[in-house]
Amino acid sequence: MTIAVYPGSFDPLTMGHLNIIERASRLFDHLIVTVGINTSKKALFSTDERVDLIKKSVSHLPNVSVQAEGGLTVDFVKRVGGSVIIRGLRDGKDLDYEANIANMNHYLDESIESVFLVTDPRYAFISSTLLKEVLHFNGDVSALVPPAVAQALNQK
Ligand code: COD
Repeated sequence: MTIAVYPGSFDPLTMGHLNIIERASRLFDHLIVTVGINTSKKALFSTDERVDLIKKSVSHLPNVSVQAEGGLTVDFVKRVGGSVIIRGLRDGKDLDYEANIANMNHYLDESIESVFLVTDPRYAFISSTLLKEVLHFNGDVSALVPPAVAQALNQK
């Protein structure tokens, strides 16, 4: 049984993230989505809110679970008996950034491999950071996020 972990800030979850989750869930026996702490980002939703929104958005995927994780991703993967970290790639900039993280994670634990899924072109331009910028000026991003997230954004 292969367990994979998809860590991210997910602030908020977008259709790009959800597409990666759906595809990874078909590749592995179990996928755990973890809401982690990115020390360089300022959060819009609390960790609990993000976990709740992801749970609502993946309820159609029986082999996916969601939880918060405050420590190192590799320690979490080891703790749950996992062996794979999933990450998404939108462009060359993501590749540079993700390659460094993957190498650091590999340095921390050689037994854990990072697997990258290339974004569906429909979602390549979506980032949580850009969404928050558009929202700040009252732009409509509801089609770029799952329905539960769109509803929560309306209430913010
Ligand atoms: N299409 C496809 N993939 C996408 C899209 C999209 N539209 N948008 C984002 N993604 C991908 C990103 O490339 C990334 O792989 C993943 O989805 C999550 O993205 P974010 O932006 O929500 O999450 P990040 O990158 O801010 O998450 C950072 C973590 C919290 C995972 C990271 O800081 C972390 O692991 N923290 C714990 C400490 C640790 O272990 N650090 C690693 C050692 S350096």
